[in-house]
Amino acid sequence: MTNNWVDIKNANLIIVQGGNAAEAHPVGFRWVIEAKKNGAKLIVIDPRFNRTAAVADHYVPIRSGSDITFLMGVIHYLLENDKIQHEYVKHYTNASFLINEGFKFEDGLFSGFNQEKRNYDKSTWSYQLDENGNAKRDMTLQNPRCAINLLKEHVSRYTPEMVEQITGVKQKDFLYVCEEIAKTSAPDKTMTHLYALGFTEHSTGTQNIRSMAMIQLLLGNIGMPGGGINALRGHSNVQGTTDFGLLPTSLPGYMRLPTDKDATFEQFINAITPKDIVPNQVNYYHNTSKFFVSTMKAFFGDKATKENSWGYDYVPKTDRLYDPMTQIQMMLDGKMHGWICQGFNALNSLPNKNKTVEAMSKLKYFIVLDPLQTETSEFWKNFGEANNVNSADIQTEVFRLPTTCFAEEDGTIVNSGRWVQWHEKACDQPGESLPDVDIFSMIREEMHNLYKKEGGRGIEQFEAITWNYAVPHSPQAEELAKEINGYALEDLYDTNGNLMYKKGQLLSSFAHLRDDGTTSTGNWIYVGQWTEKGNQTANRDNSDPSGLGVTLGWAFAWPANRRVLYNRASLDINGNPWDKHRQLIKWNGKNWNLHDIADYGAAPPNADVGPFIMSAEGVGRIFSLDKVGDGPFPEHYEPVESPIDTNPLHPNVVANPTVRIYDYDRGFIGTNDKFPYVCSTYRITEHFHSWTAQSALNIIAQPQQFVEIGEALAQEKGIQKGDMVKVSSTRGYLKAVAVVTKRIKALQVDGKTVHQIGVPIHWNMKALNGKGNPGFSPNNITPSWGDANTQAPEYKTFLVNIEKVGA
Ligand SMILES: Nc1nc2c(c(=O)[nH]1)N[C@H]1C(S)=C(S)[C@@H](COP(=O)(O)OP(=O)(O)OC[C@H]3O[C@@H](n4cnc5c(=O)[nH]c(N)nc54)[C@H](O)[C@@H]3O)O[C@H]1N2
Ligand SMILES: Nc1nc2c(c(=O)[nH]1)N[C@H]1C(S)=C(S)[C@@H](COP(=O)(O)OP(=O)(O)OC[C@H]3O[C@@H](n4cnc5c(=O)[nH]c(N)nc54)[C@H](O)[C@@H]3O)O[C@H]1N2
Ligand SMILES: [Mo]
Repeated sequence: MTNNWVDIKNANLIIVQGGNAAEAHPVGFRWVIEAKKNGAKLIVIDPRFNRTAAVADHYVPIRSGSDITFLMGVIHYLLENDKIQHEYVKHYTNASFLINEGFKFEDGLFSGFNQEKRNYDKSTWSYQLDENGNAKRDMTLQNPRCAINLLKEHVSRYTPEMVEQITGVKQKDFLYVCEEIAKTSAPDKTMTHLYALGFTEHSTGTQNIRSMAMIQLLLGNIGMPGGGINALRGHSNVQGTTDFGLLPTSLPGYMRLPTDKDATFEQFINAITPKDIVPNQVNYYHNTSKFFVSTMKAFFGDKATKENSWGYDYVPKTDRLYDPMTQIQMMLDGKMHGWICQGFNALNSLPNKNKTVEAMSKLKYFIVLDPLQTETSEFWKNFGEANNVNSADIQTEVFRLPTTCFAEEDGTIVNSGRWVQWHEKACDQPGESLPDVDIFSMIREEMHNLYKKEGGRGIEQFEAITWNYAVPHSPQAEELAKEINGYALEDLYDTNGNLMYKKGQLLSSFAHLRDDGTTSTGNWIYVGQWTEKGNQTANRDNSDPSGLGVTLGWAFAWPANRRVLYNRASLDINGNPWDKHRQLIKWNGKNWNLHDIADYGAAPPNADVGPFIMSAEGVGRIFSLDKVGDGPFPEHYEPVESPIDTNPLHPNVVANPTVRIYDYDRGFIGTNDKFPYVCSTYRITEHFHSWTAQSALNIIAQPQQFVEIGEALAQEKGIQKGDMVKVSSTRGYLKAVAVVTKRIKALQVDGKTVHQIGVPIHWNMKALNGKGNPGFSPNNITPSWGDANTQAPEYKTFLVNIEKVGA
């Protein structure tokens, strides 16, 4: 979230599009209700009339997979009707920047498309530069190459008629939403946007989010209380895992891992440090080398020296993506032989389950760390109908290592609002289970002993890792939290020669990190979580002096305890608030802190220094340059499996040309003659993924796999509520009870009636009451292709057939 949960109460308008917060985030959703009590309107845009829609002021049904069209239509409306926040757009976005003359968009493709590789040469997705290498701007916004004018041209195709044709949303409905959104272009009105997987799990997922972020920039809603673009995260600590770079190609704090191309430390730092492109901007990522070197000092301690480029050679270099979908493909291709699955019920959660089983069956060994006995830990079993698994053929050696769960450990959990919150252990773990950290520490100890005895490749790297815990096989949460925060490794002085830290003291700010080996941090954005004043994540003072939900004394919010990101943009260029009733920060002669911690330097008001200090330009981007792989502007592409077979905007380019897909999966693309219905998978409050299908109380509340279908489709197919139905795709099928509902309506899309079907994801093969799901998994039917940038599978939009079967 750019903002945070409590801040939602400050909004004038809440759009929930691409998520079902009342269902999947019922606790945080209370802030939406608070906002409503304050007079806010709630609009829900979703294929289903869901539990969030049930408390909305206005609900708009939309065809799954068509949000970009809707949102580009909104931008078209805002620009046509002059409903943007002009001062904000001019000064705080790249609207005025002149775009490379070579950039164009034609017949569904941006300039630079490589047909063979299905990717883009992005060199034209850039600014025009002057002779000094600075980006050219036209503050009058007249130049046709201004980003805003190219955007105007780009969205001109997204008329209300086109929106209706592609999305199925009636023009009247669409225009109502446009009008409500447009009201928040007033400097003192804000809209917040809440989303989750309804946006991300598409072949155009990243661009869905970009679309809304662009709207928020045009309306001047980023940085404002009650504004922002707010991802409601999934598992309770998924925010934490992302912050720590749990993707195999990331490092903590949103730094990437070097690749084979980054031969030296200098080359790598150069590649990840953005150049100045507009004079006098903060360009905070200037400091990247300080973050990286300090991380190396945490990883390798004294073994990271200036002479060995801070241990750069110890860091693994990646040669390709290693997301789970790639891993599955590599197993299938016989290129990956061992797999460690930690807290991951892969068999249930990855798409195209039959592919997952086939891939896992080729593993030589498989290690699973989980408190539960999951389907994944028994992937070699034939769970019944719809599974073509022959256990006798599977030779994989499986090791099951039982772990604790969060309630059996001290530690922190990070919520969607970036709050790092300490929690205490509630009870001891049962049986032989151990904390994950202990298990890995014991594996490390064992490897250490083996290396000592036998030597071997990688020993230098391995032995370089710092391991300064009181009990080496059981590091404590306090020790880890302090290590993550980071230390002064020498006495540190400021530029005036005053002592800031004694050697060994905990750092209080990432602004104090250095790239000369005198500081360490395990994650630069977490510096400040545990200082000489103690554990900041355990702070529990909820006083809120501004009344805006800014509780600086409650937990620690990264970065720097800031509650609203980009908050300098809530003031105009002279430092006056756009809304004087909702003021977060203010110049006080020394810095900009008021109620919140300012997202800006400590320089006095200067109209030339942009508020978006993390971008080299100092502004937010309505033209995303080369940062997003499938285009600097979002464009509507049909889902890979489309119910209409064409793209009304450009019939020659139907689906996302850069969609992430393996050749293997191309064989599984279904067509709408055999699979005419749009299917989406989703959650219900009563269950959490498939863990709770193993728990009696939850299975009593929601006993059995069901599918939701609209009344018109039910009638067409002769299905009554309670009938057993079979839902199938090219990947497989599942059987479930039919729920016939008014909550899903057929839509008219491109002159065709499109029916949508909903499949909740919670009952899998080990569901408690057997009847739950005899071998069926919702991921029997889902596809293994996905977003070009994030690799998120297209779980939310694919084609199926449905038919009635005997009970
Ligand atoms: N009770 C409970 N809560 C949970 C979870 C759980 O299992 N149980 N899981 C957690 C996890 S890991 C996550 S990631 C979050 C997910 O949180 P959400 O994303 O909110 O949950 P979903 O139910 O997957 O999907 C949300 C909505 O997206 C809609 N949708 C589908 N396709 C589209 C589309 O193309 N456009 C639009 N506008 N909407 C679409 C669906 O109809 C559905 O209402 O929930 C978390 N919270
Ligand atoms: N069709 C379809 N598929 C989906 C989705 C969808 O919307 N539709 N959503 C996707 C999303 S958003 C997500 S997040 C994934 C979820 O995919 P998974 O993360 O595989 O889902 P969970 O079932 O939550 O599995 C987590 C496992 O961690 C274990 N666990 C809990 N605590 C601990 C611990 O402290 N240590 C260890 N080692 N293990 C622990 C649990 O027992 C559980 O088995 O599913 C994805 N799959
Ligand atoms: Mo998730």
